[in-house]
Amino acid sequence: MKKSEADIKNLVIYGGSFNPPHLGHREAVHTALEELQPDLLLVIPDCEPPHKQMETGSPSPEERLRLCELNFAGLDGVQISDLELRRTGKSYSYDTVLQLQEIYPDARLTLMIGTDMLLSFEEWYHFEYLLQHCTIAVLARELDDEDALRQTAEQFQNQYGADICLVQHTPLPMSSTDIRGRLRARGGTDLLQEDVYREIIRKRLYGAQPELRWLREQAYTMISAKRIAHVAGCETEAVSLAMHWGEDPEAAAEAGILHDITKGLSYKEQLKLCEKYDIICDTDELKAPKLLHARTGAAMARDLFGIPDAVYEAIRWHTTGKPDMTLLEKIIYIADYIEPTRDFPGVEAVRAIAYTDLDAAMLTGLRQTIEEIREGGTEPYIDTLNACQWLEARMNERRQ
Ligand code: DGI
Ligand code: FE
Ligand code: FE
Repeated sequence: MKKSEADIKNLVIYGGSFNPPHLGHREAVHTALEELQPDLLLVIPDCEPPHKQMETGSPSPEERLRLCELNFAGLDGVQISDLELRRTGKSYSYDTVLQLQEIYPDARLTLMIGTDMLLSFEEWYHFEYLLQHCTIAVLARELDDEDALRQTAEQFQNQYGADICLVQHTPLPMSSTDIRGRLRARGGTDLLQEDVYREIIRKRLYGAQPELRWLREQAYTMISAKRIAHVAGCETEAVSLAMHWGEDPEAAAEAGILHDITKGLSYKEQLKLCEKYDIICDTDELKAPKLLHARTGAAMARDLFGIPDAVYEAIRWHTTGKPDMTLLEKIIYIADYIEPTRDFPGVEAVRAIAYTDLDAAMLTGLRQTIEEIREGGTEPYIDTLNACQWLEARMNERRQ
């Protein structure tokens, strides 16, 4: 049950940049809830940290707030506050404390801070006021600096009448800076709350690149068991084609993993996605539902996993092909065609030349597909025909 403001007697404040918020922050809050038994614990992401520069390219304050909501979700007695985000200029705890004293006139305020923060506390704006009016809960990092810590605490107690308590807390051996580095290097899942990681990848905050193992897990829950083998094969084939032809193997892996995520959806569900993602289909596409999954798959992969444009395009064109394809687009088209679990008639012809002449492999694949579709009594889609014609012209030029 939500307590009214007047019921809050013991209010703990946990401020910081939370850039990004991680499992260590969550653990600290968990400890504080147990040790300090507050009526309310407010997590307050700062707008402009007073003591350091926020790294350029950091997510907006609103995005950090959203990440905090995800990071601290499900913890009873915890609220995320946008108090500092609504103020302009540097985010001084002093201003925050004054505001909170007005909102919660009956509350004793406790500031949660790290060890290093206590040691430099005399640099804080109006630190005397803070020491005289708030309890300071220090999350003691390592036991080694306990002496320095106790000394400082004692000094503050004698000099300012401060009320300082130590909360034993073993933090992650990681800072947010380290985590940002990990995110760029396709790591970080073990240090972040699942939903926080998902949101970071979705928006590719911090220049994050998804961990491929995580991406596979996500994709494989979206498709049938039978299709997993095909998708895994397609990824492997795409990576080896990329290495062979000088394309980025990680982009190829992402495209391979995600290329068929909507393949198992019904026609009705495909149409729903077309509407959601503003995909306008022509009548031929509507008549051949198999064509839709390339378009809805690309849109959904971008929405859920923030794929870059090159990967988006490779997924978008993996079924029909099109004229003048990029290297990555061809690689995904061919990988999808020849991956090891494929055994339809004609696959060998493409396999035989995929590593010696990619355009010839494309042309063979397209021609065989066109033939197969015509044998089935329908006319291939215009993009497929155009892709084929374009390559024929190119191959003729090459011969001349
Ligand atoms: O999704 P996959 O099964 O792994 O492979 P895919 O995306 O290449 O889809 C293959 C199916 O799409 C196959 O049944 C043939 C069909 N297809 C490919 N090009 C065309 C096409 N269907 C029509 N109607 N027109 C095309 O141009
Ligand atoms: Fe497909
Ligand atoms: Fe496929």
